[in-house]
Amino acid sequence: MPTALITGVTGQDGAYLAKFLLKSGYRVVGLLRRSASSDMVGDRLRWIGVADQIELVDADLLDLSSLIRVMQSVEPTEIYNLAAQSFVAASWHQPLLTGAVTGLGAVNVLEAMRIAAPKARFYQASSSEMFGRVAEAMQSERTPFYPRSPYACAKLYAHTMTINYRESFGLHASCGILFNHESPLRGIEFVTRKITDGVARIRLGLARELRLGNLEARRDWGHARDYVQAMWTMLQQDTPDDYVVATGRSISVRDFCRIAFAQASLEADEFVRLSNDMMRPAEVDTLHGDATKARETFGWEAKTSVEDMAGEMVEADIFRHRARMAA
Ligand code: NDP
Ligand code: GDR
Repeated sequence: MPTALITGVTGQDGAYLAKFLLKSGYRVVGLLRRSASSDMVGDRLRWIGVADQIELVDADLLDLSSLIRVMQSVEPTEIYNLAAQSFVAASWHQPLLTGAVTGLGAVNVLEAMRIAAPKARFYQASSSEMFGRVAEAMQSERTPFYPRSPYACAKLYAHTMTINYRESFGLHASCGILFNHESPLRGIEFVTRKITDGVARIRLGLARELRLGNLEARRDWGHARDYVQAMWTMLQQDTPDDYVVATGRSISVRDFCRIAFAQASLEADEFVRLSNDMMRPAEVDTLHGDATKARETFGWEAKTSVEDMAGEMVEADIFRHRARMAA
């Protein structure tokens, strides 16, 4: 039975990937960092129904020795490095922590793998944020990078180090340059989930408005469920490589609001208010992915439309609030 080790298993992608790998017959081991709120840590894994099917091991991306011990005891065949300080806005408040976890942390995982599991296959969660101030209207693997946040700078370091370890040590290491992907398990601080949660609150009479920052920013939003399949498929290729994963459709935050509010028969313009507090020191104005290479190499395409995804998220948030109100 193949064994997958997932760092960041308690995050959005970790939950969807764990579910996908379990269904595919894997033994799934997830990395768990120490938390004082350990009772809440597995919430996403419980929500998605896999909490009792995966093994959890203690380690932290900042602690190389813990990672080496995990590699030695778990003996993974595939390693998915999803752990990160992943919230772009927070990276200006905590640039050093973001650099340490999101950047150097990835190199700690690569080092642990080189020392203790060199035959394993490695996936690095790279990001479309690396394109930043975009050099081309649609971004592919050939588009130059121009990071615009401490987060994006850290991801670019991890990305180029993964390529360097592949070329220097012959590791089977691939990077997925994933564009934004969302789901009902998206953290509440990210804009799509903040919007669908806001829609649910307004629908249920718990709030009267929703305060947002830059409504003109454009993103290529897909569903996490579709994107974790691309992660796995990359590692099944004989030759490691880097791939853009995106839907090929880009819409604004304003458009996403209209779509999400319409799911609850509401008009976004009546409820959305602008707040300067949410503006970023440097913005990524637009992202629009070209995933031709992934489609032509291994047949991956996004399946879920942004409308269907927004509907699923609004429904889940209404359900959550109703359950809280009933409790
Ligand atoms: P989340 O923020 O939901 O999850 C991040 C995970 O990293 C959590 O499990 C968190 O653990 C863990 N983590 C944070 N710090 C450490 C640490 N020091 N040691 C060990 N684990 C740690 O992210 P997503 O699931 O959305 O994204 C997964 C990866 O993909 C991230 O690397 C992200 O940057 C990248 N990415 C995401 C995209 C997206 O649109 N979702 C697009 C492109 C890239 P805890 O629960 O304890 O906080
Ligand atoms: P992003 O996602 O920065 O693209 O990073 P986020 O949802 O935080 O922002 C998307 C865009 O929406 C604008 N925006 C707001 N954002 C937030 N969070 N809250 C608001 O109130 C708000 N109003 C407007 C932002 O300015 C931005 O332009 C995500 C993360 O998952 C990264 O880890 C990942 O690498 C990239 O996607 C691809």
